[in-house]
Amino acid sequence: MVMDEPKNRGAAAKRAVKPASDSQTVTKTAAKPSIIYIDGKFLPESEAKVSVFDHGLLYGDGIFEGIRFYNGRVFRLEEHLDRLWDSGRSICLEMPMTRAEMTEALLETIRQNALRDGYIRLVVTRGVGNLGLNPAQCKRPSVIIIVATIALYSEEAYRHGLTVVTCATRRMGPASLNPAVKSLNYLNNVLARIEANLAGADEALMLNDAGNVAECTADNVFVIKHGQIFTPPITAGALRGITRSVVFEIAAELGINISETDITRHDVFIADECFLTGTAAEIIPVIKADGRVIGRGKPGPISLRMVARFREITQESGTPIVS
Ligand code: PXG
Repeated sequence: MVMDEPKNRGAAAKRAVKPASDSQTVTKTAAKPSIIYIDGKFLPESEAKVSVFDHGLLYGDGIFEGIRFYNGRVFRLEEHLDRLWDSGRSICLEMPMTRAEMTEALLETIRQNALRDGYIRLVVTRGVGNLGLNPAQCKRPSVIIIVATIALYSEEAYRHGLTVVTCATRRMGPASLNPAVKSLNYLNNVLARIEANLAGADEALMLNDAGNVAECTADNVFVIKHGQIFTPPITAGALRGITRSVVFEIAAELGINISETDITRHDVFIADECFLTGTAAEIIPVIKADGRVIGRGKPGPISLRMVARFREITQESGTPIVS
């Protein structure tokens, strides 16, 4: 069946792109324009431009990492570089620089921006090609490093927790674009995010093709039941999140049982606690899913211990920006 064009387009389209809460935003420093690294050059943001023939733009052909630095140190840099290199290998994108060169470019971009706390967007595109999608036409990948300040969810959101809704857009299966690849093709997640916005929720819970919980649009999901923590396995379509791996470390340290297991929406509804993890969001409690109140409707004790310990770890570890 061919559907008619929708008649009432304006309002719904506006609602879709407007977030339910504007609480999570990556912002540029207002006073001072940032310095951006592109292929060996440090450029003021007004001059930081890429070609319209870059396949990153034309096809979403490329990979990225979102990294944080705290208190003058880059958090889990080696893990982020491992994942970037793995993403590149998976899509046959050969890095145009060594790991040591990438590390230095990244640290130097932070130094140029004179920040102690912030967010790094590391992007590697397939590079300039022609209008055909064949990447064989692209001579050399481009490396872009953007450093910004980050205003994450408000302190209030951490204290009170988020609401999530299950979205109709499924997380892709491994036979499509494998969700383990952190690629520039995020339209699937963007569509999920639009669904959350339209529903007035803070985040979207994405299911895989089997109907199990995979993750949220840029965060891994954890539930807690009877004092034990559960999270979907990578095979369920969850990204191997770096914050997720820190949660495993903290759980071991605190002597809390944690395991990877398939999780359904039902498991989320009946959980005692639930939280999300991601570089941008860090660790943030969830208190409502599809209208069901989780636990007592406020962040639970294990989630709060996780948040507190995570904050300590971010302040005391990492690769120094100035050695
Ligand atoms: N799932 C997906 C799909 C992600 O993109 C995570 C989970 C969490 O992984 P980490 O390693 O960050 O704990 C991510 C992370 C953005 C942005 O631009 C996205 C991510 C990270 C930072 C910023 O919205 N993705």
